[in-house]
Amino acid sequence: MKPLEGKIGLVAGVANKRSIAWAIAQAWHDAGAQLIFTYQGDRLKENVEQLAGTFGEDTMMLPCDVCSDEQVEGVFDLVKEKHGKLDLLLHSIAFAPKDALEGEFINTTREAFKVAHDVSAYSLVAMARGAAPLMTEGGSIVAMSYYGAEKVVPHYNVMGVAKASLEASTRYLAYDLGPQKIRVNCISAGPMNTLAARGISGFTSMLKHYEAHAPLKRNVMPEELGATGVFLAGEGSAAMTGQVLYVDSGYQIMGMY
Ligand code: NAD
Ligand code: 0WE
Repeated sequence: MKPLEGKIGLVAGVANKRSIAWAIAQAWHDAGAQLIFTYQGDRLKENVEQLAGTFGEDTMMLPCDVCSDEQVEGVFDLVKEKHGKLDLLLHSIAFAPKDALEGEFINTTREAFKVAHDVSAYSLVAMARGAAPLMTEGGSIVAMSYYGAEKVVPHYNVMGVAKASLEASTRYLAYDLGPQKIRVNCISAGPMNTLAARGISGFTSMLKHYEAHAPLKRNVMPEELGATGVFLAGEGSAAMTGQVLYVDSGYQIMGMY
């Protein structure tokens, strides 16, 4: 029997085939889970239909802008109607206005700070609140983070502060939901060549930096995030909650580089 056979999972954050959410979705699917997808809006509908459509005609795909309480709540109402329960939730969503990732952190506007935290951190709380009542047999919630949450990465700026909030939210959610056997963990991934990374100036040199300085002397492959996603969804991690797991070729352990 496959490790996630009989599990129902909701995946939020697929934009295209390079998305980390898609890598983890494929791994969850291969492990036997049945998946539901949410996408940000009409702009991404076709992409998600093309990718997730390969999992079968009746794969549920729903628009969900995480800035809208109504849309987030509506998604879980529909999941309840169709499946009656939920076992897994992947949160793979982040956004900060482009300007905020270019200059200095000190110039972050109130609005950019608000948007970054709303989309990238609060949305995990809102989605966990929607998901928890459906996780009647326990569950696993996984969110994506990055090293900029704990150390200064130039230009990551307000996103780093929002990821720190996401990681702290993971711990508080883990405490709240533990009694219901719902676990909440983060994967802190090394830099990945996705839509969210493209257009970040100096991103290519960042990949090179990891190759040169991370203990494993290489970058992370999407399938490796998928495998960690399966681990966090499954029985192997049954006693782990509130954690941040580094899938970063070991970069996070280094002091002098
Ligand atoms: P991506 O662009 O493929 O995914 C980001 C997703 O966020 C997109 O699907 C986008 O539609 C969604 N999103 C943004 N605003 C939204 C909103 N208001 N409502 C709903 N969805 C919204 O890029 P990715 O690299 O796969 O990013 C996924 C996650 O992984 C993010 O949390 C990111 O911070 C994290 N991460 C990325 C890297 C990297 O180097 N790419 C490294 C570590 C962590
Ligand atoms: O979390 C991220 C990026 C998330 C992201 C990306 C964008 C680009 C387009 C959030 N908001 C936006 N807004 C946009 O308008 N990563 C971990 C990838 C990333 O982004 C960086 C990095 C790394 C790594 C930005 C600066 C420095 C390093």
